Amino acid sequence: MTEPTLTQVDPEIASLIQKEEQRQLDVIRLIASENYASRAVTEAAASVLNNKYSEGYPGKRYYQGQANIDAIESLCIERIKKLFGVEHANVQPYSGSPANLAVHYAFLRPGDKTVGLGLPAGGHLTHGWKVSITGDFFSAHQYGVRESDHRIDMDQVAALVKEHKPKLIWCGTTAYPRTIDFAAFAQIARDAGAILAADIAHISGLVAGGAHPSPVGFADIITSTTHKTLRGPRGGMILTTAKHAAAIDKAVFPGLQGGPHNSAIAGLAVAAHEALQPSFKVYAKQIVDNAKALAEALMSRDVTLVTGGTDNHLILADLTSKNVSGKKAAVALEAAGIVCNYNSVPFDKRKPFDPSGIRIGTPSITSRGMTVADMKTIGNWMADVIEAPEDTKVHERVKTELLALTAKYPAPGLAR
Ligand code: DSN
Repeated sequence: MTEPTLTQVDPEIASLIQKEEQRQLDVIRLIASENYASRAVTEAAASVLNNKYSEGYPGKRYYQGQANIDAIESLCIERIKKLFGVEHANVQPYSGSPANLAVHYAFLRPGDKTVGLGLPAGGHLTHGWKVSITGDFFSAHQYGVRESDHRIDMDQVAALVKEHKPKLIWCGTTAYPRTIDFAAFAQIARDAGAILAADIAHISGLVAGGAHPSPVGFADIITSTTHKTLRGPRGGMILTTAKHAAAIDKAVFPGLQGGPHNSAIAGLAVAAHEALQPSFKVYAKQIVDNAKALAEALMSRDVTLVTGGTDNHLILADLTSKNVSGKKAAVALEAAGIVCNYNSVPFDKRKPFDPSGIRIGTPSITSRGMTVADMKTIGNWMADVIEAPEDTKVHERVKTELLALTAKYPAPGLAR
């Protein structure tokens, strides 16, 4: 008997998935944290591995039937270790936020002190922002960027660490367009006897591909999601030195999580295999080249960029001088077929739900094969819309023009 397909069982969900697939093909996706996972990654991540429970780690599980699961997780761990050049990898975190909570649980008790980059300056919620458990259950102190150039203020980091003597220091960002100075953070952490954790969720693909300096050798702990520039399935991981391996493993399981998502781990193994190929280095460099070219194109249209450009995969544009809020611009851009997110800029005078900026990233369009030559076109379309956020004729014109561009570039992982 042939089993009925998704369309036969649940046409409503099947149709929505099909529509989403078409949307991802038709639009220009500029959300800096998104990407297109390959068909191979998606196949592994949506496989029968979903049916298995496997609390524990390879060779030490609490359920039988683990021969294939152990082999998959061990392969994933070995590939990730090789890719990043680390001594230990835990590939079980369900995503970046649980990975970061596991780091807190491994080294701190409620009330212990941490230092991390504040959300409004480009940090992540889980680096101690007040509405997160990491800010509520721990005594978190937040550094920012300098008002003069919007770069991370290492003097402020050093001063905060000296004043509060935290057990844990976070570096890593979600909306910061410049290189992180891991060596400088490591020096501050070492002087204070603190653990340094680098959250490289946004840049892990760039680090793996050699397009951003690596925190390995500087950070005690490295956390990441697996689906951003790394182009894997949704998931998280924690990389450590051998010294901290046992503490991290214990914090992830049984500390924080139950059964690992074996399908995501298999998808990550495939993504690591892809990232170990020479072509991934080319991809990582192209992401940055594209971001720099898009930044130039926007600046040539007088769009103000935070820090005046980018070193990585993302651009933070401050639209104050264009007299449009980030939210209004993001909504207009989506109407024109360009999808990004509104974002606070440093020292923003507007509220986070309707801030002054937009965040723009090039991982997805680079996965489609777009190059520097296309960035000028995209930058000009964006500026056209930003300058006329209420002009539906402009939106329609851009939407029609860009369909010709997206049609030229197939998207990895999408059925065609
Ligand atoms: N949601 C991710 C991002 O967009 O940067 C961070 O968790």
